[in-house]
Amino acid sequence: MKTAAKKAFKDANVEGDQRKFARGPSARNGISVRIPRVETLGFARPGRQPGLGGRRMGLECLLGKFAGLLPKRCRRAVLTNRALPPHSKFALGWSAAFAFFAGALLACSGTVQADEPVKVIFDTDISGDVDDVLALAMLHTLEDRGACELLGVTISKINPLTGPFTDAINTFYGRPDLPIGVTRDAQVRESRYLALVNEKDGDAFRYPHDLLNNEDTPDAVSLLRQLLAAQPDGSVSIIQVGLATNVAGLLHTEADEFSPLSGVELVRKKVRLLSVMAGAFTNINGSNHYLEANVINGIPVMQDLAAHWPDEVPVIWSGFEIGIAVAYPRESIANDFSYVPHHPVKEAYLLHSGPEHDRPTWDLTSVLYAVYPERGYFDLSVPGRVSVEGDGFTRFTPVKKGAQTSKRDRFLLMSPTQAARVQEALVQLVCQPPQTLSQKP
Ligand SMILES: [Ca+2]
Ligand SMILES: [Ca+2]
Repeated sequence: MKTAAKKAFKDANVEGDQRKFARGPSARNGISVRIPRVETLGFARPGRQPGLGGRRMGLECLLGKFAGLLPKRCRRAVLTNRALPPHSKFALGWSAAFAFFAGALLACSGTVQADEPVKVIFDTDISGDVDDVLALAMLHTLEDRGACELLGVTISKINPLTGPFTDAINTFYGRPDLPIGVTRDAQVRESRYLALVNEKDGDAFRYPHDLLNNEDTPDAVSLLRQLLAAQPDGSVSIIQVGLATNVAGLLHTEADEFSPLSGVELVRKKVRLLSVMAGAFTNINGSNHYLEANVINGIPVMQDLAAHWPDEVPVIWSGFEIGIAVAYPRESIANDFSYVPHHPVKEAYLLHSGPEHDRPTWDLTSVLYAVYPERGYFDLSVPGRVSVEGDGFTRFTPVKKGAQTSKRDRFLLMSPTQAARVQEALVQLVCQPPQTLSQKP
Protein backbone atom coordinates (compact mmCIF):
# COMPACT_ATOMS: atom_id res chain seq x y z
CA MET A 1 0.00 0.00 0.00
CA LYS A 2 1.24 3.47 -0.80
CA THR A 3 2.43 5.60 2.11
CA ALA A 4 -0.12 8.40 1.61
CA ALA A 5 -2.93 5.88 1.47
CA LYS A 6 -1.59 4.30 4.66
CA LYS A 7 -1.73 7.68 6.35
CA ALA A 8 -5.29 8.22 5.11
CA PHE A 9 -6.20 4.83 6.52
CA LYS A 10 -4.60 5.73 9.87
CA ASP A 11 -6.46 9.05 9.98
CA ALA A 12 -9.70 7.27 9.24
CA ASN A 13 -9.07 4.85 12.11
CA VAL A 14 -8.31 7.64 14.54
CA GLU A 15 -11.15 9.94 13.58
CA GLY A 16 -13.66 7.43 12.33
CA ASP A 17 -14.27 9.37 9.15
CA GLN A 18 -14.86 7.20 6.12
CA ARG A 19 -14.58 10.20 3.88
CA LYS A 20 -10.94 10.76 4.84
CA PHE A 21 -10.10 7.12 4.32
CA ALA A 22 -11.55 6.90 0.88
CA ARG A 23 -10.36 10.33 -0.15
CA GLY A 24 -6.73 9.21 -0.11
CA PRO A 25 -4.75 9.64 -3.35
CA SER A 26 -6.82 7.00 -5.03
CA ALA A 27 -9.52 4.92 -3.44
CA ARG A 28 -9.10 2.50 -6.31
CA ASN A 29 -5.36 2.11 -6.37
CA GLY A 30 -4.06 3.09 -2.95
CA ILE A 31 -6.16 0.83 -0.79
CA SER A 32 -6.66 -2.85 -1.23
CA VAL A 33 -9.47 -4.56 0.54
CA ARG A 34 -9.69 -8.30 0.64
CA ILE A 35 -13.07 -9.33 -0.67
CA PRO A 36 -14.30 -12.49 1.01
CA ARG A 37 -14.27 -15.49 -1.29
CA VAL A 38 -17.61 -17.11 -1.83
CA GLU A 39 -18.53 -20.25 -3.63
CA THR A 40 -21.83 -19.24 -5.16
CA LEU A 41 -21.90 -16.79 -8.02
CA GLY A 42 -24.22 -15.81 -10.78
CA PHE A 43 -27.59 -14.36 -11.59
CA ALA A 44 -30.92 -15.36 -10.13
CA ARG A 45 -29.80 -17.91 -7.64
CA PRO A 46 -32.51 -20.49 -7.21
CA GLY A 47 -34.14 -21.26 -3.91
CA ARG A 48 -34.92 -19.20 -0.87
CA GLN A 49 -32.86 -16.52 0.77
CA PRO A 50 -32.60 -17.53 4.42
CA GLY A 51 -35.20 -15.84 6.54
CA LEU A 52 -36.59 -13.69 3.76
CA GLY A 53 -39.06 -15.96 2.01
CA GLY A 54 -37.58 -16.26 -1.51
CA ARG A 55 -40.12 -16.87 -4.27
CA ARG A 56 -38.16 -16.66 -7.49
CA MET A 57 -36.78 -19.62 -9.33
CA GLY A 58 -33.82 -19.11 -11.64
CA LEU A 59 -33.69 -20.23 -15.26
CA GLU A 60 -30.71 -22.45 -14.45
CA CYS A 61 -32.76 -24.19 -11.81
CA LEU A 62 -35.67 -24.86 -14.20
CA LEU A 63 -33.28 -26.11 -16.87
CA GLY A 64 -31.59 -28.31 -14.31
CA LYS A 65 -34.91 -29.76 -13.17
CA PHE A 66 -36.00 -30.36 -16.78
CA ALA A 67 -32.70 -32.02 -17.61
CA GLY A 68 -33.00 -34.13 -14.50
CA LEU A 69 -36.07 -35.86 -16.02
CA LEU A 70 -34.13 -37.12 -19.00
CA PRO A 71 -32.08 -40.28 -19.44
CA LYS A 72 -28.40 -39.61 -18.72
CA ARG A 73 -27.20 -39.47 -22.36
CA CYS A 74 -30.03 -37.11 -23.36
CA ARG A 75 -29.34 -34.92 -20.33
CA ARG A 76 -25.74 -34.51 -21.42
CA ALA A 77 -26.86 -33.70 -24.96
CA VAL A 78 -29.37 -31.09 -23.80
CA LEU A 79 -26.91 -29.38 -21.49
CA THR A 80 -24.03 -29.44 -23.97
CA ASN A 81 -26.11 -28.74 -27.09
CA ARG A 82 -24.99 -31.95 -28.86
CA ALA A 83 -26.93 -34.26 -31.21
CA LEU A 84 -29.21 -36.75 -29.49
CA PRO A 85 -28.86 -40.50 -29.85
CA PRO A 86 -31.77 -41.64 -32.11
CA HIS A 87 -33.34 -44.07 -29.59
CA SER A 88 -33.57 -41.25 -27.02
CA LYS A 89 -35.86 -39.06 -29.10
CA PHE A 90 -38.95 -40.82 -27.76
CA ALA A 91 -37.94 -40.17 -24.15
CA LEU A 92 -37.08 -36.57 -24.95
CA GLY A 93 -40.46 -36.05 -26.59
CA TRP A 94 -42.29 -37.19 -23.44
CA SER A 95 -40.00 -35.16 -21.21
CA ALA A 96 -40.48 -32.04 -23.31
CA ALA A 97 -44.25 -32.49 -23.15
CA PHE A 98 -44.03 -32.94 -19.38
CA ALA A 99 -41.84 -29.84 -19.06
CA PHE A 100 -44.36 -27.83 -21.10
CA PHE A 101 -47.24 -28.81 -18.81
CA ALA A 102 -45.10 -28.29 -15.70
CA GLY A 103 -44.21 -24.82 -17.00
CA ALA A 104 -47.85 -23.99 -17.65
CA LEU A 105 -48.74 -25.23 -14.15
CA LEU A 106 -45.94 -23.14 -12.66
CA ALA A 107 -47.16 -20.02 -14.47
CA CYS A 108 -50.71 -20.60 -13.23
CA SER A 109 -49.59 -21.26 -9.65
CA GLY A 110 -47.84 -17.89 -9.56
CA THR A 111 -44.48 -19.32 -8.47
CA VAL A 112 -42.67 -17.15 -11.01
CA GLN A 113 -44.25 -13.73 -10.84
CA ALA A 114 -43.51 -10.08 -10.36
CA ASP A 115 -42.92 -9.24 -6.73
CA GLU A 116 -44.91 -6.58 -4.93
CA PRO A 117 -43.03 -3.30 -4.53
CA VAL A 118 -40.90 -3.45 -1.37
CA LYS A 119 -42.14 -0.96 1.22
CA VAL A 120 -39.17 1.03 2.41
CA ILE A 121 -38.34 3.58 5.11
CA PHE A 122 -35.01 5.28 4.43
CA ASP A 123 -33.18 6.29 7.62
CA THR A 124 -30.21 8.44 6.64
CA ASP A 125 -27.61 10.81 8.10
CA ILE A 126 -27.65 12.84 4.87
CA SER A 127 -25.14 15.64 5.62
CA GLY A 128 -21.50 14.46 5.82
CA ASP A 129 -20.95 11.93 3.08
CA VAL A 130 -22.65 12.10 -0.31
CA ASP A 131 -23.48 8.41 -0.71
CA ASP A 132 -26.73 9.10 1.14
CA VAL A 133 -27.80 11.41 -1.71
CA LEU A 134 -27.04 8.78 -4.34
CA ALA A 135 -28.87 6.17 -2.28
CA LEU A 136 -31.95 8.42 -2.05
CA ALA A 137 -31.88 9.02 -5.82
CA MET A 138 -31.71 5.27 -6.31
CA LEU A 139 -34.78 4.70 -4.15
CA HIS A 140 -36.75 7.19 -6.26
CA THR A 141 -35.69 5.36 -9.43
CA LEU A 142 -36.66 2.04 -7.89
CA GLU A 143 -40.10 3.44 -7.05
CA ASP A 144 -40.44 4.81 -10.61
CA ARG A 145 -39.76 1.25 -11.78
CA GLY A 146 -42.36 -0.27 -9.45
CA ALA A 147 -39.71 -2.12 -7.41
CA CYS A 148 -40.25 -0.26 -4.16
CA GLU A 149 -42.57 2.12 -2.38
CA LEU A 150 -40.73 4.77 -0.38
CA LEU A 151 -42.89 5.47 2.68
CA GLY A 152 -40.77 8.21 4.17
CA VAL A 153 -37.31 9.46 5.08
CA THR A 154 -36.01 9.81 8.64
CA ILE A 155 -32.82 11.75 9.34
CA SER A 156 -30.34 10.76 12.03
CA LYS A 157 -27.89 13.69 12.26
CA ILE A 158 -28.37 17.34 13.12
CA ASN A 159 -27.90 20.06 10.53
CA PRO A 160 -30.58 22.72 9.89
CA LEU A 161 -30.59 21.97 6.15
CA THR A 162 -31.12 18.18 6.19
CA GLY A 163 -34.93 18.36 5.96
CA PRO A 164 -35.13 21.09 3.28
CA PHE A 165 -32.41 19.37 1.20
CA THR A 166 -34.17 15.99 1.40
CA ASP A 167 -37.45 17.66 0.42
CA ALA A 168 -35.71 19.25 -2.59
CA ILE A 169 -34.41 15.86 -3.76
CA ASN A 170 -37.84 14.29 -3.25
CA THR A 171 -39.46 17.17 -5.16
CA PHE A 172 -36.94 16.82 -8.01
CA TYR A 173 -37.98 13.18 -8.32
CA GLY A 174 -41.68 14.03 -8.30
CA ARG A 175 -42.52 13.23 -4.67
CA PRO A 176 -42.83 16.66 -3.01
CA ASP A 177 -45.04 15.42 -0.18
CA LEU A 178 -43.02 12.41 0.95
CA PRO A 179 -42.98 12.44 4.77
CA ILE A 180 -39.70 13.54 6.37
CA GLY A 181 -38.82 13.21 10.05
CA VAL A 182 -35.74 14.65 11.72
CA THR A 183 -33.91 13.75 14.92
CA ARG A 184 -33.55 16.37 17.64
CA ASP A 185 -30.96 14.41 19.58
CA ALA A 186 -27.84 13.31 17.69
CA GLN A 187 -24.46 14.34 16.39
CA VAL A 188 -24.28 17.79 14.78
CA ARG A 189 -22.67 17.58 11.37
CA GLU A 190 -21.29 20.09 8.91
CA SER A 191 -21.96 19.52 5.23
CA ARG A 192 -20.26 20.38 1.98
CA TYR A 193 -23.40 20.05 -0.11
CA LEU A 194 -26.58 20.73 1.90
CA ALA A 195 -26.32 24.48 1.18
CA LEU A 196 -27.22 23.63 -2.44
CA VAL A 197 -30.81 23.72 -1.27
CA ASN A 198 -30.59 27.52 -0.88
CA GLU A 199 -29.19 28.12 -4.41
CA LYS A 200 -31.38 30.40 -6.47
CA ASP A 201 -31.59 31.06 -10.18
CA GLY A 202 -33.16 34.51 -10.32
CA ASP A 203 -35.83 34.69 -7.63
CA ALA A 204 -36.67 30.99 -7.59
CA PHE A 205 -35.01 28.09 -5.84
CA ARG A 206 -32.87 26.12 -8.29
CA TYR A 207 -34.24 23.00 -6.59
CA PRO A 208 -37.85 23.76 -5.56
CA HIS A 209 -38.98 22.64 -2.10
CA ASP A 210 -41.58 23.81 0.37
CA LEU A 211 -40.03 22.46 3.57
CA LEU A 212 -37.91 25.40 4.66
CA ASN A 213 -37.14 24.52 8.24
CA ASN A 214 -36.42 21.35 10.19
CA GLU A 215 -38.62 22.72 13.00
CA ASP A 216 -41.61 22.05 10.73
CA THR A 217 -40.90 18.30 10.54
CA PRO A 218 -42.09 15.64 12.97
CA ASP A 219 -39.54 13.95 15.19
CA ALA A 220 -37.97 11.05 13.32
CA VAL A 221 -38.88 8.41 15.91
CA SER A 222 -42.48 9.57 16.00
CA LEU A 223 -42.65 9.40 12.19
CA LEU A 224 -41.21 5.87 12.24
CA ARG A 225 -44.08 4.84 14.54
CA GLN A 226 -46.67 6.57 12.38
CA LEU A 227 -45.41 5.02 9.14
CA LEU A 228 -45.08 1.51 10.56
CA ALA A 229 -48.47 1.54 12.26
CA ALA A 230 -50.20 2.31 8.94
CA GLN A 231 -48.65 -0.62 7.04
CA PRO A 232 -49.68 -4.26 6.70
CA ASP A 233 -47.99 -6.72 9.07
CA GLY A 234 -44.52 -7.95 8.11
CA SER A 235 -44.27 -5.64 5.11
CA VAL A 236 -41.74 -2.89 5.80
CA SER A 237 -37.99 -2.90 5.16
CA ILE A 238 -36.07 -0.26 7.09
CA ILE A 239 -32.82 0.85 5.47
CA GLN A 240 -30.51 2.47 8.02
CA VAL A 241 -27.43 4.13 6.53
CA GLY A 242 -26.26 6.49 9.27
CA LEU A 243 -26.30 6.59 13.04
CA ALA A 244 -28.67 4.22 14.86
CA THR A 245 -30.24 7.17 16.73
CA ASN A 246 -33.72 6.88 15.26
CA VAL A 247 -34.11 3.12 14.94
CA ALA A 248 -32.71 2.48 18.43
CA GLY A 249 -34.97 5.27 19.72
CA LEU A 250 -37.98 3.53 18.17
CA LEU A 251 -37.26 0.41 20.26
CA HIS A 252 -37.78 2.37 23.48
CA THR A 253 -41.11 3.95 22.58
CA GLU A 254 -44.43 3.20 24.24
CA ALA A 255 -48.02 3.31 22.95
CA ASP A 256 -49.03 6.64 21.39
CA GLU A 257 -51.72 8.11 19.12
CA PHE A 258 -50.44 5.99 16.20
CA SER A 259 -50.32 2.56 17.81
CA PRO A 260 -51.08 0.83 21.12
CA LEU A 261 -47.92 -1.25 20.62
CA SER A 262 -44.51 -0.62 22.12
CA GLY A 263 -41.64 0.09 19.74
CA VAL A 264 -40.29 -3.48 19.91
CA GLU A 265 -43.78 -4.93 19.38
CA LEU A 266 -44.34 -2.60 16.43
CA VAL A 267 -41.08 -3.73 14.82
CA ARG A 268 -41.90 -7.38 15.45
CA LYS A 269 -45.31 -6.93 13.84
CA LYS A 270 -44.59 -4.64 10.88
CA VAL A 271 -40.94 -4.96 9.86
CA ARG A 272 -39.66 -7.71 7.59
CA LEU A 273 -36.01 -6.62 7.35
CA LEU A 274 -33.50 -4.13 8.70
CA SER A 275 -30.81 -3.44 6.10
CA VAL A 276 -27.93 -1.60 7.79
CA MET A 277 -24.77 0.01 6.50
CA ALA A 278 -22.47 -0.16 9.50
CA GLY A 279 -19.50 -2.05 10.88
CA ALA A 280 -16.82 -4.16 9.25
CA PHE A 281 -16.85 -7.92 8.96
CA THR A 282 -13.57 -8.85 7.37
CA ASN A 283 -9.91 -7.88 7.54
CA ILE A 284 -9.34 -4.39 6.18
CA ASN A 285 -5.73 -3.83 5.18
CA GLY A 286 -4.61 -6.52 7.55
CA SER A 287 -6.65 -5.24 10.48
CA ASN A 288 -9.33 -7.50 11.89
CA HIS A 289 -10.52 -4.70 14.16
CA TYR A 290 -11.57 -1.91 11.80
CA LEU A 291 -13.79 0.72 13.40
CA GLU A 292 -16.44 2.01 11.00
CA ALA A 293 -17.82 5.58 11.09
CA ASN A 294 -21.56 4.91 11.40
CA VAL A 295 -20.78 2.97 14.57
CA ILE A 296 -18.07 5.07 16.20
CA ASN A 297 -19.93 8.34 15.61
CA GLY A 298 -22.68 6.98 17.87
CA ILE A 299 -21.48 3.90 19.72
CA PRO A 300 -24.15 3.85 22.49
CA VAL A 301 -27.06 3.95 20.02
CA MET A 302 -25.57 1.22 17.79
CA GLN A 303 -25.00 -0.90 20.92
CA ASP A 304 -28.58 -0.23 21.92
CA LEU A 305 -29.87 -1.28 18.48
CA ALA A 306 -27.79 -4.48 18.40
CA ALA A 307 -28.86 -5.37 21.95
CA HIS A 308 -32.60 -4.69 21.67
CA TRP A 309 -33.69 -5.30 18.06
CA PRO A 310 -36.06 -8.28 18.23
CA ASP A 311 -34.62 -11.69 17.40
CA GLU A 312 -37.42 -12.58 14.97
CA VAL A 313 -36.70 -9.78 12.48
CA PRO A 314 -33.61 -10.32 10.29
CA VAL A 315 -30.84 -7.73 10.21
CA ILE A 316 -28.49 -7.68 7.21
CA TRP A 317 -25.30 -5.69 7.69
CA SER A 318 -23.40 -4.14 4.78
CA GLY A 319 -19.91 -3.74 6.22
CA PHE A 320 -17.33 -1.14 5.29
CA GLU A 321 -15.67 -3.72 3.01
CA ILE A 322 -18.65 -3.95 0.64
CA GLY A 323 -19.12 -0.29 -0.32
CA ILE A 324 -15.42 0.40 -0.63
CA ALA A 325 -15.05 -2.47 -3.10
CA VAL A 326 -17.60 -0.84 -5.45
CA ALA A 327 -16.65 2.72 -6.37
CA TYR A 328 -19.10 5.00 -8.14
CA PRO A 329 -17.30 5.95 -11.38
CA ARG A 330 -16.49 9.62 -11.93
CA GLU A 331 -17.34 9.12 -15.61
CA SER A 332 -20.98 8.61 -14.70
CA ILE A 333 -21.07 11.87 -12.74
CA ALA A 334 -19.48 13.68 -15.68
CA ASN A 335 -21.73 12.26 -18.38
CA ASP A 336 -24.97 10.70 -17.17
CA PHE A 337 -26.84 13.61 -15.55
CA SER A 338 -26.94 16.19 -18.32
CA TYR A 339 -30.60 15.54 -19.13
CA VAL A 340 -31.24 18.67 -17.05
CA PRO A 341 -29.18 21.89 -16.83
CA HIS A 342 -28.78 21.44 -13.05
CA HIS A 343 -28.94 18.09 -11.29
CA PRO A 344 -28.94 18.00 -7.48
CA VAL A 345 -27.25 14.59 -7.28
CA LYS A 346 -24.43 15.56 -9.62
CA GLU A 347 -23.93 18.96 -7.96
CA ALA A 348 -23.92 17.44 -4.46
CA TYR A 349 -21.40 14.80 -5.57
CA LEU A 350 -19.09 17.40 -7.09
CA LEU A 351 -19.30 19.64 -4.00
CA HIS A 352 -18.43 16.70 -1.78
CA SER A 353 -15.91 14.67 -3.77
CA GLY A 354 -14.90 16.76 -6.78
CA PRO A 355 -14.71 15.47 -10.36
CA GLU A 356 -11.61 13.27 -9.88
CA HIS A 357 -12.92 10.84 -7.30
CA ASP A 358 -14.77 7.55 -7.44
CA ARG A 359 -16.84 7.56 -4.25
CA PRO A 360 -17.39 4.24 -2.47
CA THR A 361 -21.01 3.13 -2.52
CA TRP A 362 -21.57 2.18 1.14
CA ASP A 363 -25.19 3.35 1.57
CA LEU A 364 -26.22 2.30 -1.93
CA THR A 365 -25.39 -1.34 -1.22
CA SER A 366 -27.87 -1.47 1.68
CA VAL A 367 -30.57 -0.09 -0.64
CA LEU A 368 -29.78 -2.60 -3.39
CA TYR A 369 -29.94 -5.52 -1.00
CA ALA A 370 -33.19 -4.37 0.65
CA VAL A 371 -35.04 -3.94 -2.64
CA TYR A 372 -33.50 -6.85 -4.58
CA PRO A 373 -32.52 -9.44 -1.94
CA GLU A 374 -32.98 -12.34 -4.32
CA ARG A 375 -31.11 -11.17 -7.41
CA GLY A 376 -27.75 -12.62 -6.36
CA TYR A 377 -26.01 -9.26 -6.16
CA PHE A 378 -24.64 -10.41 -2.82
CA ASP A 379 -24.26 -13.57 -0.83
CA LEU A 380 -24.95 -13.76 2.87
CA SER A 381 -22.79 -14.93 5.74
CA VAL A 382 -23.93 -17.73 8.00
CA PRO A 383 -26.44 -16.52 10.58
CA GLY A 384 -25.28 -15.28 13.96
CA ARG A 385 -25.29 -12.29 16.20
CA VAL A 386 -23.62 -8.89 15.93
CA SER A 387 -22.61 -7.16 19.12
CA VAL A 388 -21.10 -3.68 19.32
CA GLU A 389 -18.12 -3.40 21.63
CA GLY A 390 -17.07 -0.41 23.73
CA ASP A 391 -14.66 0.94 21.11
CA GLY A 392 -17.25 0.56 18.33
CA PHE A 393 -16.03 -2.73 16.89
CA THR A 394 -18.84 -4.86 15.45
CA ARG A 395 -18.20 -8.46 16.53
CA PHE A 396 -20.06 -11.17 14.62
CA THR A 397 -20.56 -14.47 16.45
CA PRO A 398 -21.85 -17.25 14.17
CA VAL A 399 -24.62 -19.42 15.53
CA LYS A 400 -23.28 -22.67 16.97
CA LYS A 401 -24.44 -25.80 15.20
CA GLY A 402 -27.54 -27.16 16.91
CA ALA A 403 -27.52 -24.40 19.54
CA GLN A 404 -30.60 -22.32 20.19
CA THR A 405 -28.69 -19.02 19.91
CA SER A 406 -29.79 -16.03 17.88
CA LYS A 407 -29.83 -16.25 14.08
CA ARG A 408 -30.92 -12.64 13.67
CA ASP A 409 -27.87 -11.17 11.94
CA ARG A 410 -26.03 -11.86 8.71
CA PHE A 411 -23.61 -9.71 6.76
CA LEU A 412 -23.20 -9.21 3.03
CA LEU A 413 -20.52 -11.05 1.06
CA MET A 414 -19.54 -10.12 -2.47
CA SER A 415 -17.27 -11.79 -5.01
CA PRO A 416 -15.40 -9.74 -7.65
CA THR A 417 -17.91 -10.97 -10.24
CA GLN A 418 -20.80 -9.77 -8.10
CA ALA A 419 -19.02 -6.44 -7.45
CA ALA A 420 -18.98 -5.76 -11.22
CA ARG A 421 -22.71 -6.47 -11.45
CA VAL A 422 -23.45 -4.36 -8.37
CA GLN A 423 -21.52 -1.38 -9.76
CA GLU A 424 -23.38 -1.41 -13.06
CA ALA A 425 -26.76 -1.76 -11.34
CA LEU A 426 -26.00 1.12 -8.96
CA VAL A 427 -24.87 3.44 -11.75
CA GLN A 428 -27.95 2.79 -13.86
CA LEU A 429 -30.29 3.22 -10.89
CA VAL A 430 -28.68 6.45 -9.67
CA CYS A 431 -28.50 8.21 -13.04
CA GLN A 432 -31.92 7.26 -14.43
CA PRO A 433 -33.98 10.41 -15.18
CA PRO A 434 -36.99 10.94 -12.92
CA GLN A 435 -40.26 9.60 -14.31
CA THR A 436 -41.78 13.08 -13.98
CA LEU A 437 -39.23 14.47 -16.47
CA SER A 438 -39.78 11.77 -19.05
CA GLN A 439 -43.55 12.29 -18.82
CA LYS A 440 -43.26 15.94 -19.89
CA PRO A 441 -44.13 16.63 -23.55
CA1 LIG B 1 -42.32 19.15 0.29
CA1 LIG C 1 -24.77 7.71 5.42
